[in-house]
Amino acid sequence: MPLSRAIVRPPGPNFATGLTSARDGAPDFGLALQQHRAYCEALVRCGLELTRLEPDARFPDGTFVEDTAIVTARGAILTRPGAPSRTGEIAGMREALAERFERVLTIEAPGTVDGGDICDADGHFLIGVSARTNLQGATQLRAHLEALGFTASLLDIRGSASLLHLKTGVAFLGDGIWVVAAAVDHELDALGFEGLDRAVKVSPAEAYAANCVRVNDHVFVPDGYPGLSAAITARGLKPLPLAMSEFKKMDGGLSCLSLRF
Ligand code: CIR
Repeated sequence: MPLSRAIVRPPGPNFATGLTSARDGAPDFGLALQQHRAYCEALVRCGLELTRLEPDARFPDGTFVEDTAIVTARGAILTRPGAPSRTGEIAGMREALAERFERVLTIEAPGTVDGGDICDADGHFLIGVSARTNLQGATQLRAHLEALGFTASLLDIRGSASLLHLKTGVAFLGDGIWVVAAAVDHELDALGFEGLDRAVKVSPAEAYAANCVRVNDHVFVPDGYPGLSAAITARGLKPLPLAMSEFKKMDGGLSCLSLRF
């Protein structure tokens, strides 16, 4: 089913005070806003109608909306983000989801889940157990997904220091096409999913680009990673490069800037 809607939240003026492990310097707020605008325009061009939430100064990481929910055609699940500074982000998202979904399930303490750890592969959900998503949260989420009629498996990525979230290193583009960074190659192979032997392997030099997103006929890819764009084109898909430098400085990738359904 094609995607028709997305929820986004532009960065606020204190965006630079959010969490980050990157050492690329502070993001430029004006440029971040410009990049976010271009991202939103790309979603609209791909046929999506946008719900734009207001920035909230209490939550400088609030632009990374993906971490606060998992949205599916059968219902939504409000997460409980693993970073204490981000837990409060879910209040605003709860309201936004209640307007659009009949069914909104929740992750309860002591469980924590960041949406960036969840990779939907055509109704089978990979749940990364990470520094942000704990085992209790992952187990609650699997039960919720099963209640909605999906299947799920857990994947422990706590040994991969370079991965903030599972989707930092893995993307599923539909049509059986996986994109996999070297950091998760081995763990994923152990799960034995169909198509993994044909996955697009992302070189360590382009690791950031592994967080790419299929949006209907296009694949959003970060600008400046020609190897990945070429590999995506070779699979018959259309890459749509987007400037992401200011979000990268805050450990954010393309998928975390929207919830798509
Ligand atoms: C954080 O550390 O929570 C934010 N600065 C970045 C979150 C990125 N989210 C994602 O990849 N899903």
